[in-house]
Amino acid sequence: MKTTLLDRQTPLGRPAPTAPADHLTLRRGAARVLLGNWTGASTVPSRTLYPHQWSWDSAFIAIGLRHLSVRRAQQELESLLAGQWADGRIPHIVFNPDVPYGAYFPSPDFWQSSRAGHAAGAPAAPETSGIVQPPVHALAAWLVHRADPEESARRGFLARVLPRLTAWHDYLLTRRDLGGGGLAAVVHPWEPGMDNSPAWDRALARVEPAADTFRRADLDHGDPADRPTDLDYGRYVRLASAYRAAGYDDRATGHAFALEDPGFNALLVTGELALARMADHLGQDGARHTERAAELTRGLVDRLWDDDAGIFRARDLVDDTLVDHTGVSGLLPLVVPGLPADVVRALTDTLDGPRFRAPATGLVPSNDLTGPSFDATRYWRGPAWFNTAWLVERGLRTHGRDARARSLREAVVAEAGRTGFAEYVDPLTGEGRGARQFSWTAALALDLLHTDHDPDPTQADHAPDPALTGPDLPLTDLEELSR
Ligand code: 2M8
Repeated sequence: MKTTLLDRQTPLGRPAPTAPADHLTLRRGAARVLLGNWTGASTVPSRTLYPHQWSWDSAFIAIGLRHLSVRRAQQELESLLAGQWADGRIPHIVFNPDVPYGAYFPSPDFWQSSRAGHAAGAPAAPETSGIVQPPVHALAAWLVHRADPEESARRGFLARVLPRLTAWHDYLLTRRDLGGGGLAAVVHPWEPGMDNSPAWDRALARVEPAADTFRRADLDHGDPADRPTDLDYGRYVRLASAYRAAGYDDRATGHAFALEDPGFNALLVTGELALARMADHLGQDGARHTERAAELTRGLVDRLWDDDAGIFRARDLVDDTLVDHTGVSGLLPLVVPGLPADVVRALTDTLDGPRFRAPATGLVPSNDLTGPSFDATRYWRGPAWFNTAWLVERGLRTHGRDARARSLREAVVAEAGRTGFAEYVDPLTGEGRGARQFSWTAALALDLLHTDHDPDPTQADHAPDPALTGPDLPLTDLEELSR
């Protein structure tokens, strides 16, 4: 008989927290996932559904990997940067040449980066996609550095990655400032990482779907009821083909889909603050990045804050309106330290109000539970995800909401372990959905299992975890990893 989380709720409506005694088992389980998904130079999000390297996944993965091997965490980020384009963009997928084309759609022969993206600066190899994902990388690089500053200095890690990460942010703040208001725009629903969020429905309705000449590989591994629809895919393909036809040149592409997403831009703020720390650490002037973070924070509030709704919303640049949709991306600016106090208060009220209080998980649903588009199982239209919960937890700590952060932390850890590190969770039943042994779920649970949380998100300091070196772990190479 199936037991739902509703059977083991606390009187407050939250699942019972995992007993501390389980934590070592959880850490070992998370480590196994990360080791099992390691390909030799980077980590796949999932062996079945996502057999290449994804951009923001790798940043989250590096944040967890630093507790196992700082060297491997550095390698995760640097292998992603090997796919960076000369115009600064970090592509959302770096393809593994050993994986057959049929294993994932769209594959390298669709994007044709080295040929179609040549003028925009795509590398001759590896093959990559032509779009981007949220900029979590600078924060990840700084946290990886802080995990072992001596090892980082010995390998010249920061000095190598800082110019590349700066070029990445420069790309976003220049070529992608399509609205002229100082924020970065996304030009495809895959770019904010929340593929089929209802936030894109209205903008996508303007896009003529591509004719059905492609074969989706995701349905070989995922339940069609969980995944985006064929109609969504037709539109994703149309937008990506138009970008490719314009040589992935943002000035030449008349982007039919262009929005300023609050989560994407909030992460850019934390990234700029991380670049400032890195530059200062290397004896360079970090002030430029601190100023950019302040400007971005102002832009975020001026352009995307909806005071009546108590949440940030995406701005559709095609008709310059705020999108009438309430989703988890609108809560992510909590990670921004310089947010006005009344905005922080309103956001935390929204987080704890009826729209996001998931009855069975204690995580944060991706979509307003009370809204018409809520769907408990379909990908980014309702399910609760671990990376967004990790970001909200970090945001709560950033603003001194420590008790609330703790309850979210406990929920992440408990749900990750209980669901076998699921890709996402049905917020109404607590059932794990999507892929299992999912890398960022394991990495971020591992991160939150570390107890020494520092209130300043750019100062967190973590050492590799000796508890993970137990003989039953398949870490035959742990010693080699930490050399
Ligand atoms: C999902 O997106 C990919 C396309 O990039 C897909 O659906 O095939 C999203 O959840 C995205 O945020 C994530 O980075 C990616 C890999 O985990 O999967």
